[in-house]
Amino acid sequence: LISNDDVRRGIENDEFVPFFQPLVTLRTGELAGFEVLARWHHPTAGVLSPDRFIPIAEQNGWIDALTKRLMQKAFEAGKLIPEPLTLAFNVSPLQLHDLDLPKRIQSAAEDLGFPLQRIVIEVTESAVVDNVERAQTISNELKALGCKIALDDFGTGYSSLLHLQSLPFDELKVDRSFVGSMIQRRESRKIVAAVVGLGQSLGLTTVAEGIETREQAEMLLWLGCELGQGWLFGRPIPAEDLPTTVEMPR
Ligand code: G
Ligand code: G
Ligand code: G
Ligand code: NA
Ligand code: MN
Repeated sequence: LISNDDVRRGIENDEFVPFFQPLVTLRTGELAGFEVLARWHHPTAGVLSPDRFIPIAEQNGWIDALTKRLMQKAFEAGKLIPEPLTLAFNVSPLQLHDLDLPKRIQSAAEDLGFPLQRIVIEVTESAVVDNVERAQTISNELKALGCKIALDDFGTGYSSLLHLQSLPFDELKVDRSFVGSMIQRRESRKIVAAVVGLGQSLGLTTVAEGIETREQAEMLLWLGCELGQGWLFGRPIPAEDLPTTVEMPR
């Protein structure tokens, strides 16, 4: 079991690292960018997933420090990620209430020379719920810097449709629970079709998460979904593996 002290020690020892999961353009199969997913190189337990430590970092007020360090490491690795590939970061609900967030992202990106125009900030619906006005202010500042905003895990929270109109989203990420069952279940397929259609009519880039089979990818393409992410295209990888994943320009 992970204790608060474990996480604090992990932060002090700089044990958290970004992993990178590819996003591809479904029509061409070309790499479009990566989502950054936090991992913990725990000294004894191995590599741990975010659900083991993100909630603890949030509860103890350490999420900003953790996110900052992850961004620095990801932007550092971003030197291996050529234009126009993007880097997408997850922010916690709490961070969308922090008016300093845009400035902190800006300084981390500028310090390491990663263009703000190639940054996507992924927010979950719950991030938007309790203080819409402040989330709007922060989102507008991020957009003014050139960053894009994605609504993550769409369809699993509540008031999804309400929140879709509350922030200036650029991207809609269809939750992987729908994608996972869309071949077997007609209802899931209809829901995915409706969400992709909704995204299109709002002028958003649609992204399907959790694509594991070619059949799913083909159906999503046929439904008009633009980008895809999932084990079919690649699992989250450490920065060390980026050079073999990304074709560097000559
Ligand atoms: O520990 P292992 O050999 O599995 O680590 C694989 C890679 O992960 C190493 O090349 C190293 O760069 C990175 N790594 C492992 N542990 C840590 C850590 O505690 N902090 C950081 N920043 N990177 C680590
Ligand atoms: O990598 P994995 O699929 O286990 O991620 C589980 C969840 O953890 C994802 O839904 C993702 O949104 C979240 N997550 C991953 N990295 C981060 C991070 O750096 N910050 C926050 N707030 N959430 C993260
Ligand atoms: O919460 P969020 O959607 O941001 O995080 C994505 C999570 O989904 C990560 O923890 C990642 O490891 C996981 N994931 C990514 N691709 C797949 C996939 O194809 N299938 C499944 N089951 N999980 C995936
Ligand atoms: Na995400
Ligand atoms: Mn997601």
